[in-house]
Formats: sequence, C-alpha cells, structure tokens
Amino acid sequence: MKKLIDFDKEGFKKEVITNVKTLYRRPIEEATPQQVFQAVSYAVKDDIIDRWIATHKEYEKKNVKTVYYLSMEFLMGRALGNNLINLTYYDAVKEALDELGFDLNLIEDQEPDAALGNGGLGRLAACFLDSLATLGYPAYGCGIRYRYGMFKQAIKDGYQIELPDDWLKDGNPFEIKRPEYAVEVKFGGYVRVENRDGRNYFIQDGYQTVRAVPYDVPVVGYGNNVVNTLRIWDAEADQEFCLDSFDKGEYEKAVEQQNLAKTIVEVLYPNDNHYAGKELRLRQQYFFISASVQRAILKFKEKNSDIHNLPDKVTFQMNDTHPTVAVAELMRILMDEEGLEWDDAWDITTRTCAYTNHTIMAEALEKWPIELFSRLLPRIYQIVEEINRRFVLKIQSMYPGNQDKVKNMAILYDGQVKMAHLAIAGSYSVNGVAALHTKILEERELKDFYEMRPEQFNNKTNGITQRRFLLHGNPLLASWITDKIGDEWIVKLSNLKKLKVYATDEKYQQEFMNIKYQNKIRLANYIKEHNGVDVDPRSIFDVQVKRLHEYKRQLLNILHVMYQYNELKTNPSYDMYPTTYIFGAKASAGYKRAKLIIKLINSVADVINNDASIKGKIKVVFIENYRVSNAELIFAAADVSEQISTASREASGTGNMKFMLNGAVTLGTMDGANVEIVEEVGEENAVIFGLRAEEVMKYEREGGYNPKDIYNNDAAVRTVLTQLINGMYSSDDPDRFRDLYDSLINEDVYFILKDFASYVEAHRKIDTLYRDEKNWAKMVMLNTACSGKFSSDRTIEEYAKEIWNLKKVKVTLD
Ligand code: Z2T
Repeated sequence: MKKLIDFDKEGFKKEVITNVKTLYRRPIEEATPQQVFQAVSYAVKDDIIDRWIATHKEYEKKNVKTVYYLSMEFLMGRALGNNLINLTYYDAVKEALDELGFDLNLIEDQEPDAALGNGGLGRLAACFLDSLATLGYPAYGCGIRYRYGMFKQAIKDGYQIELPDDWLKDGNPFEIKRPEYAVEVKFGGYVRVENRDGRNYFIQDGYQTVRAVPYDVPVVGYGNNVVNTLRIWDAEADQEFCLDSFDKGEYEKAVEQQNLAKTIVEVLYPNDNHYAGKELRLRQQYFFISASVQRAILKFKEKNSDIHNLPDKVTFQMNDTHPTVAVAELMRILMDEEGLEWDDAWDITTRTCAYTNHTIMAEALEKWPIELFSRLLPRIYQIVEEINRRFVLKIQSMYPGNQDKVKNMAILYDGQVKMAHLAIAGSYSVNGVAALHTKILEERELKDFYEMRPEQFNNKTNGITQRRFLLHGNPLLASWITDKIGDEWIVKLSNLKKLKVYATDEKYQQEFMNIKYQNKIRLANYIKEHNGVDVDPRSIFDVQVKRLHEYKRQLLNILHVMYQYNELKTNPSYDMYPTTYIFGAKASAGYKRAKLIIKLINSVADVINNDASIKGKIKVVFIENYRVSNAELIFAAADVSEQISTASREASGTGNMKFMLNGAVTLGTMDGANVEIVEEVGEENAVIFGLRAEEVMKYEREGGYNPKDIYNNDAAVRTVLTQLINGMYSSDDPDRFRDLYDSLINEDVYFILKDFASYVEAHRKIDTLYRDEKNWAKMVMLNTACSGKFSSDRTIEEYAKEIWNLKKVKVTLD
C-alpha cells in the first residue's frame, strides 16, 4: 500500500526552492520556517490540484449523487501534515526537507490550526470529510469561513484568558477563492404577493443583501486520487448596491452594508452544547445555508433537467439543528424560484434533508423567538408557519383531541421556533450518534416523534479518522502496527484485531509499552516547554481533555485529586502509584462556573506540585490552549482516558475513541460511546464506575437526590468540600470557590457527590492494575486491537448505505 502515489523527490525539492524564491525573493538557506511552510504547502497544493480537477471531472461525468454536509463547524486542525499523509508521501517529504536542512515537524508547527469549531461536533465533521474522500464518496462540506476561529486560550494566574485566533494572518495556502460561484443572500424587509399567470408568487422586498463568496479547501482522500471540497463562505458587501448608494450620497447606508457583511463571518460562537440565542448567530446560519443550498441547486440544474429528481442526486445532512433553516430555504427555492406547488416542494424537500442530533442537553436546544426570526427572515418564516400549520394538522389527525401532543411537537409554540421539531418534520432521517444516545432519543427526548414515525429514526455511532489520530499523531505506534500486520489498517481499521495475538506475548508487550514511554517523553517535553512543569514519564498519565462543561465533570476529577492529596498527607499507610493528572479544556467565554473550575484545577496544581513532602506522587498539569494539533501528542501519551460524564449526558464522545486507538484504558461511566467501547474491548479491559443512565434518569424523574446525605455520611467528601471554602486552595480569597461548594451541597445536578465513592474505587483499581505490568500491557494492547469499530470510515459507510444512498467513485490520473 505504501507507494500509492508517485513522488519525485528531486522535483519536489526544486519546487520548494522556486516557491521560496518567487514568494519571498530569498534563497532557501535564508528562508524562515514560516516561509518554508508556505513554500512546501504550495508545492503540495500543486499535486492536489490535478487530483481535485480529476475528481470533479469524474463526478460530473457520472452525474453522481452527492452529500452536502451542512455544518456551522469544521474543526480541521492543521492541513499540511494531514495532506502529506493522505498523499502517502509524508516520509518522502520528510526526507526531502532533511536534505534541504529543515525538520518537517518544525515546519508543520508553523501552521495555525483551522479551528472553525468548538469540540466534538466540529471535529466529527472534519473526520467525516476525511473518511468520505478516502472512501471515494462524492461530498461537499459546507460551512462558514470565520475570520476568527475558536479563541486561543491563555492561562494567567490560573484564570482562562481568551485571545483572538487570527488564523488567516499569514494567508492560507490551501484555500482557493471562487468569486465565480458567489451568490446573494437576503435579510429583512417584507414579503409581498405578485400574481403571474394566475399563480401567486411571494416576493421579498426592502431587504438588505450580502454577497456570499465561497473559498474551497481541498479534502484529500488516502492514496486514492480523490479530492473532495470543503466550501466555506465569506461575506462581502454587495458592490452594486454600494455604488448606487454612493451615487445617491447615501454613504452611511453603504458603510452599514459593509459592516453587515463583515460582522456575519467575523467570529465563531465559542459555545459547546449551549444555545445563546444571538441574532448574529441566526444571521450566520441563514447566510451559509442559503448560499450552500442555492449553489447546490444551481449545480444540480447543470446536469439535470427535472427538479423532481433532486433527491436522487442530493442529500443535505444537517449537523445538529444549526443548519435547519435549510428545510425552509429549500422550500423557498423550489416554490418561489422553480415554481413548484407546496405538496410537490414538500415531497422533494423531505426526501432530500436529513438530521443528526448531537445532544440531549436542554440548554443546547435552539428555540428562536418568533419576533426575531420573522423580522430577519420574513419569507422563510412564512414558510415555517405553513410547515407548522400542516404538521399540527397531521398531529391532530393522528391523535384527535390530544393537546399535549401538539404542545410537545409543534414547530411554533410559546412564541418560539423550535428548530429540532422543524428538523424532524422536514427530514427523512433522524439519527443519534451512539447506541445509548439514540435509545434515549427514541424512548425519552423525542418519544412522541419516534412514535409517530419510528422508521425515520436510526443510530450512527460516531467515529474518528485513524489517519490523523494514529498514522500522523503516533508515528511510532503506526509503524509498529504496520510491521506486525501490514498497513491495510490505514483504510480498514478492523484489521487491528489481528494485533490481539500479540497482547499476551511479553516481547511485544515490551515493544508496545516502550513506544508508549517514548510518547510520554514527547508529551513531557511539550509540558516542560509550555507549562514549565517537570513530569515523570514513568508515572501514570491520567488524562481528561475535552471542552469544560459541568456535565463532563472535570470537577469530579479534581475533587478526587484533592482527596488523594489528603490521603497522602494524613494517612501514613496510603500508598499510591505516582500519577500525573493532565487536563486540557476551553471554557465558553461566558460560562462563569466552567471558568472557575479551570481556576480550581490550576490552584490545586499550584499547591500540590509545590509540596515536596509528597515526593512527586501527584502532579497536576493544565495544558494551555488544548486544540487538535496538541491533542495528537496527548492521545498518543495517555495511559488512562477519563470519560466521566454523568451517565446519559454525553451523546457519544469521540475523544474516548482516540485514546482507545492509541492504547489507553478507559476510566469511565456507562455513557455515550463508552458503552460500545466496553462492548468491544471487554469489561475486564476498562474501568467502569458510577450511576447508570437509567438510574440517573430515574432520580431526575423523582426530583433529584439529596447531596447533603452524602456530605453528612462521608467524612472524606466533607473534608474535600470544606477545602473549597477554607482557603486551602485560595488563601488570598477563601470565598473564591464558594459557588462550586454551594452547587455541590445544594443541588449537585450532575451527581458528582453521588458518584464520588465509586470514582475513588475506580482509581484504586487503576492503581492496582497499572502495577501489574504484564496485565496492563495486555489491557492497553487489547484496547488498540479492539478499536476498529470506531473508525469514521465505518461510520461513513453506514451513513452512505443507510441514509445517503451514495455510490463510490474511482479516480485515475491521466
Ligand atoms: C458538540 O460538540 C456536541 C453536541 C452539541 O449539541 C453541540 C456541540 Cl458544539 C448541540 C458533541 C457532543 O457533546 C458529543 O457527545 C458528541 O460526541 C459530539 O458532539 C459529536 O457527535
């Protein structure tokens, strides 16, 4: 498999030298690493372009069905290394650069992450694009070209500071602006009716318009010449309108127009699993959806004469409810521009749109005030009203006289537009992202919708791409695996099961654990350089990296660290294996409690890391600015994977899969995809604790539980809680963490105290297991060996067959 794509090393070196010369008028010896990065990227792009053109020629020739993955977020990370990997000449380029006197790793470090996403949902979209291209499925990713992506996190005095992510400042060598595909998007104004040939047409007037201009980013498939497109939209002022305004002397209007365009794509909202209800966010949604859907229809019409065939050629997959205005926008285009009647348009729309749900967290549900929605999108609102009217009629005919059903399922209710209901009404498929999550949707959250149309519901357990998170992120393990079982795992991860036979062999155990050790040294060096903290690579690396959210329970983790520290200090017989607790997490800028938890973690780190009396048994490290690029280092170096969400709350999780793939043991609750991880690897090769989802939901139905019972009965818990408010970790301000204390004592909605004892026990078990070196090695090797299911290639095959009905395409270069 290695030599899938030819590589001309001398030619490549020449091209890099030429690029440095023409871009910077410099000889290669004097080029900065950033300049070399640019020069190498342009050389790589040259190879990509031919395949990109060939791919689209093939798609057009075959007039294939295409999926449009509509997403507000694509958390792509860096492109250069990934593109080299997928072009199958990463090692060759490394060699070529060596010969020119540069280290590819350092060159890769010059590239900013493309952080156009928050966390799991955005990274999933990026993994899906990688798998779609690798499997040869025709696909577009459609999103927004945010001027500023996910903020850069700095830690100052233990507090999170948000800094702007100026990711485009040096230019983005891989993107291509496509002004020839620009379209207009209309906001505001009013709707009037015009009668033409005896049919009423609805016309939006008095609107403001924004020009949507696409930038195309290549998505390279692994070793197969396929290059798909991520199309991200930029907003520009409408030039003609502006000129017109200048003529009339309406200078202010013109400037206003400029600003409207600029602000739309200015910044990614940094909320994970949280709906903030900002008008600008709705503008962003309609902006990229209108542009994407318009362009998709125009493209369809180039090759197809009958709009009724749209569902045979196009699927719009909506990544959560954020793109759900697509349902109404498609209706608008079909009726107002293609001249179809309602029933026809609705039939086409509901055979073209599909919806993925990513959370059951109530605070994430999008419910737009009708006042705002109708003012910003008057024609779209009219259409939503009619969708709702007909949908409510359907509910009433199925459940005569049952007002509860209308209340629970209507799209318009209580002065709000409920986007999830619109998404379900307008889609032919509704899927959850892990088996447990889908079950909870069917049995609880979306029960009424499931009962109305059970065949609409399906599960698609998430996955991750092994190309980035093993082949690129963990080169030592990748080549060890290839030595053992060949390299087909790169495109067929289920092959990893062939590693099972090595898991009990001492020689191979040593090789595997030595690779883990090398990766721990690599991470220790990163931590030393970025945190100034020394960590011992021989200690257990216990890692929790993910967005900071109460339901993910980083607080449970750090409370346990505080507990262990107490044991070390007060219990002479307490013995623990040296452990390094590693955290990485961004908190949404407005999420006070989450930010306080970050401060607590850093405060605990300060105290414990500087207490010589515990002889380095515990170290706590908070890795600043956790993101895709440093995640690759972190997963490779982890021994223990903390997946400790309150059961039922984490829809799937995908970090859990990246840890497993890289040979870490899951310490987790029976939540999201953890359930399936345990199913694959076996209970004895994971450490599971805490309430089960059923139990959590039962408590909730019965009004919660009483955390004071635990406070009163568990002395260790009492001590730890008291330390939140006695200044032990906040001597300058003993009340700093009182909010956390109060929330735990009074409500504890995430069952942290309830699960505490069980979590302590789980950690004891990890400690014991780790000391048994051979068994531990076997466990981690089996985790890698059993992770095949969690490739996004498997996930995408399921979407392609069961939802999208896509056909694979082969691309050859002539
Ligand atoms: C997000 O990252 C997720 C769900 C959301 O619901 C929003 C965002 Cl930004 C609206 C996550 C889930 O929390 C996680 O469990 C899941 O693995 C991931 O989406 C991908 O499905």
